[in-house]
Parts: sequence; C-alpha cells; structure tokens
Amino acid sequence: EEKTRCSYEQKLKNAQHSVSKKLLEVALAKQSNLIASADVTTTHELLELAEKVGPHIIALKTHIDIISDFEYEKTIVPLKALAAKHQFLLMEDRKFADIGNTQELQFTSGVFRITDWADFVTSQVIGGFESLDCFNNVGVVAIIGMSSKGTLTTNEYREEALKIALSHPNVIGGVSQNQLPDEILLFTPGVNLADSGDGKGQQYNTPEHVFKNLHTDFIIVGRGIYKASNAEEAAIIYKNEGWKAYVNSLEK
Ligand code: 5FU
Repeated sequence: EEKTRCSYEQKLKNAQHSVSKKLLEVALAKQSNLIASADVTTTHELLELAEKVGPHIIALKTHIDIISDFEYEKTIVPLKALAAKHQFLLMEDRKFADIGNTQELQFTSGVFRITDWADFVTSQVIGGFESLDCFNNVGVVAIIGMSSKGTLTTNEYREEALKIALSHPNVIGGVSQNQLPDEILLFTPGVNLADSGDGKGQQYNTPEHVFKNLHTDFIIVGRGIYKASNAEEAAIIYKNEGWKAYVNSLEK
C-alpha cells in the first residue's frame, strides 16, 4: 500500500527554515508549485520574462552568469522590485562545487554578489558538510540527483549527498529525480509537456509523472516557458498542470 504524500500545509507546519516557510506560503497563496527557469542571456529578456510570469510562479530561477550585459543596478535592482511586486523568490542556480572558503568568495564577491539578492541558491555537496556553512543567510537546495543522461549521481552518491543535506541547517531542499524524505523540499527540473529530451542530454518528464511518482514539491521549467511564443500563457499552463498533479498526488 502506497502512503499518500505530505501536503504543503503539513510541510509548512514542520518547516524550520524561513525560506522553506516562505516558499510554502507563496505556493499555497498562489496555488502554484511552479519555478520558472530564466535561462535567457540579456537583462531585458530576464526582466521581461519576470514581469510576464511573475504572478504565476513561486520562484524565478536564474543562472546569473549567463547574462551578457549584467550590471547590479540595471539587472538586480529591477529584478528584486519585480520579485516584491509579484511575490516570488529568487533562486540562483549557481551549483557551487568547491571548498568552503572558495564558495564563500563566489557567493559574496565578484560582480554578481549573490549573497545580496538571492533568497536561496543551489549547491553541490561534493565539498562536504562544512562547504555549506557559508550560506547561512539564505536557503540551500542541495544537488542530490541530476536530470541529465549519464549523470554520476548514482544511488550510492545520492544516499551520501542526502545525509549531508538532511544534517545541515542551511539546507531547505534537494534537486532530484528521485523521491526524498518528507523533512526536505524536493525540487524537480527536467519538466516539459511537449518534449522528452533536448538532444544535449536533458531528459524530461511531465508534471503528472513527477508529482505522482516522486512526490515532488516544486517543478522547475525552463524552455517549456521562456521559449514558448507566449511565455505568460505557458506559465499559466504549467502552473495549472502542476497544481492539478499535486492535488491528484494527495489523493492516491
Ligand atoms: F540540477 C539540475 C538538473 O539536474 N537538471 C536541470 O535541468 C538543474 N537543471 C537546470 O534546470 C538547468 O540548468 C536549467 O536551468 C533548468 C532546466 O531547463 P529546461 O530548459 O527546462 O531543460
């Protein structure tokens, strides 16, 4: 007999970290579990996308280092204003993967100053428990398993990565293509309604699949939204499909 999944209300009641609480509150308020991945390469495209999809998402995921005309004042200041206006969080998908001291420098310095604006960041846990200590003012989503073909995140790796994630107070969740324990939020990229892959190793599943089989909490959608002819319409479709799939997964 399969147990039913943990609801957002239950997860909110047990949430320890302010960022987990905020994500779950926004999800319930907007009836959305959608994170849009803004893999665009100019400030204009980034802000335009954020304005269009903002009302329908709980977070906007960035790869801030692909923005070719990045300027803190021109890129981040208006992005933060849009996040406040439309009530979504900023998730920087930096996937830190170094020793603690270097990660701290990458997080706080350079032109991006991620520490000053991101609500939460992704990090590999390959550097061990203490490498995550520097993220003490944001939430960390640990990379447990990747969506790409041939990834080295085997069963054994995922088990060890999960031990670090579950024991570190900065960690709010994990990125994975496998179910995770209820104490941690599950973020699942590799979601697309039209395609099964991209010819570059990415592997896609549907919202229905990831909620039903992985009990995921939040879906991450990139090209399904920002490449659509109407990004707002696409965001609404993924938002509704994601919410329907979540509600159905509660009833199993
Ligand atoms: F950790 C991961 C992963 O395992 N798979 C991913 O696809 C992260 N991603 C990110 O999600 C990736 O870097 C993209 O930013 C996004 C997926 O974009 P897509 O256009 O929906 O394939």
